[in-house]
Amino acid sequence: MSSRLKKLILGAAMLVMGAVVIGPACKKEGSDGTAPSVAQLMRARNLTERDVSAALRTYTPTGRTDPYLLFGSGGHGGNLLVIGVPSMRILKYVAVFTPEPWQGYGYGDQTNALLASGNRGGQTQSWGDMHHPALSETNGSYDGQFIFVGDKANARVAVVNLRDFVTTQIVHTGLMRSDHGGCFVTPNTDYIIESSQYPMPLNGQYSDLSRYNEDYRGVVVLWKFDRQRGRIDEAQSFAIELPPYMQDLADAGKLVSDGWLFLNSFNTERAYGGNAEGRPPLESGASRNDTDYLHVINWRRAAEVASAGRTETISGMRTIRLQTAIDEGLLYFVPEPKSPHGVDVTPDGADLAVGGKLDTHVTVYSFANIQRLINARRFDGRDPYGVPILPFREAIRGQVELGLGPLHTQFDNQGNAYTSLFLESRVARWSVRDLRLRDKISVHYNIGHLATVEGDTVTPQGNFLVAMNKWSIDRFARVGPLLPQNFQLIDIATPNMELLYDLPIPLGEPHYTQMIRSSLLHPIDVYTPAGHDPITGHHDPNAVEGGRERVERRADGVHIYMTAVRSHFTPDTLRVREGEHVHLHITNIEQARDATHGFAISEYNIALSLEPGEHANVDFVAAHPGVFPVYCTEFCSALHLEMAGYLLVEPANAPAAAAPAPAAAAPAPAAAAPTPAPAH
Ligand code: K7E
Ligand code: CUA
Repeated sequence: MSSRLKKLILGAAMLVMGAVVIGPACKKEGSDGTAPSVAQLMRARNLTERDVSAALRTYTPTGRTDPYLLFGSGGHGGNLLVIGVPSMRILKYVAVFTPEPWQGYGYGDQTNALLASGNRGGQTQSWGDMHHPALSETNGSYDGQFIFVGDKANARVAVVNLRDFVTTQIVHTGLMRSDHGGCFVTPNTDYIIESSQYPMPLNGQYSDLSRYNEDYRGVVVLWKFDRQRGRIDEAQSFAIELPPYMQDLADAGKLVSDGWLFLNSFNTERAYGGNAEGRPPLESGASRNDTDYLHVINWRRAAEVASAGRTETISGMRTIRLQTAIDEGLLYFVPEPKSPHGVDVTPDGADLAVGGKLDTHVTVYSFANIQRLINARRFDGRDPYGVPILPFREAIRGQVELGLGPLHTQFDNQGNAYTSLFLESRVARWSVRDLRLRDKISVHYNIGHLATVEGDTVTPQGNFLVAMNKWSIDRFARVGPLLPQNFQLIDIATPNMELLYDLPIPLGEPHYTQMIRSSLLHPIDVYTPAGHDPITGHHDPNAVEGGRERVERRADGVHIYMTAVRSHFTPDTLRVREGEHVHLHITNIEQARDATHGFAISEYNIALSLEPGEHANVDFVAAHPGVFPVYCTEFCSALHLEMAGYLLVEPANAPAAAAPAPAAAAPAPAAAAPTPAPAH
């Protein structure tokens, strides 16, 4: 038993014993004005000693913070979850693919252009299906600087800067319309990797399904990350064409396997449905073969091949054609048991664990064996596209029988692996060295991914595991037919894994999450100096200093330079004419932690969140004449309700005399106190 657990149980036992001693003296529980004892509470709430012990392991008194943060995909909610562990308190939803009014994301300012950069096919994409977050890494360990997330629905990758937890970039390529194997990063975050899920013609053009084998293809994209600029460099990114299997989850090699990446696939049958056209439905068509192909890709060599120009530009992206990938020795296949899902590289980089959804085993491949077979060119034939296939038996180190529906695997610092068993609704713990099942714990229900602390890095931390369950059925109070998912916190530092806490997730279905020590993150509290654009990461050229507020009419419309500070906007009367193009430049000049102001205009669908020091630029056409209240949406001070004003849109046909002199709209700059230049 760990000493941590001993202490906790001892603590709980003392509380309980104390309660038992005091308990009987207190006749009517709590009725004499004293707080009920622990024993009384346990009786009243029908709690066992085990429940109390679980509570003591998660309860976090006010003012204390969590040692771990869980970054969870928000599934088809499109945004990113940040949850404290072990308290399981939800701390933030970071807006990424879906407009989010609290953060003013997509409601008028420069975030509109950011979201629009994710539009595809001339179509507004106002949601995403976020599956896999990937924290940036240095030498295979999380460094707490960035997190990348993938959108399965529209094949997009977004960059979130963990300096301020703000989305700064969304990229996509015409080579694919859906992704799944991604994001994941190479051990120094040189590349963010994204692979397609459902094959299609790489040029984005129409081709009938009857031409599936010839015209449809999978693809893996290596997005080059420029850490200095905190941005993906699209021009330096490239892709590798793959056969039209359904490429699935993926992981990057590390330490001994650094330089390689591994993608699962299913549907090597190349079924494509057509159940009303005399063909088998996709689900059965894709499950006929006993094995599919694990893709083994030499990404470091691929980067050399791409820089040497052995690519073709397809859909605007430098692409290594399939034949080139084969000729250059970049791509190999190894059979993997029926309908695999996760592939997870062990912390030492030596092995890969693959879960086969329709198999009871996790198959453990040895990277050394794979290299030996590649170097000896020991192939068991080739697939229909000419990709060499390595012999299964010689590539693996062994198989562990775990139970029904193994999906994903994570690791701890004790040499254990943890695999989710979807069909069995359990987590299996097994020893990586001797490939032996140690124990299992039930979860509720239908677990998909699971996360241990830094459990996919070279430095896993152990202690806790979070099971991400797809169904919750009877775990929570009834809220109608659409139920939340269930994140279950499990203590893995105990001899037997113990379930501690259930957290309902009431928005899109989360898939993967990653858990990091909070101490590795160093986010800022305010933007200093004031006038910062979180998306560019720079001081905004339109930033406004206190006393420099003004109105300028130019060829492109009216520019109103405003400040926000408790408890007013300056100017607070915004006078424009109907049809005028309005540019609001608003700086929250506060430098106090948590001094956020909102900025909303009725009817114009404008809602901003201005964090201390943040600058926002808003563009709109004053299409509707009338009187529109403008107000702050954050209860920022005792005079918050007074932090308001009016947008006056004067009708186009009003007599000119009604227009006020510009001086009335804003204080003249000359009258303002001089403001020191911002220090960088
Ligand atoms: Cu849901 Cu990783 Cu997209 Cu498995 S995936 S569960
Ligand atoms: Cu500012 Cu309320």
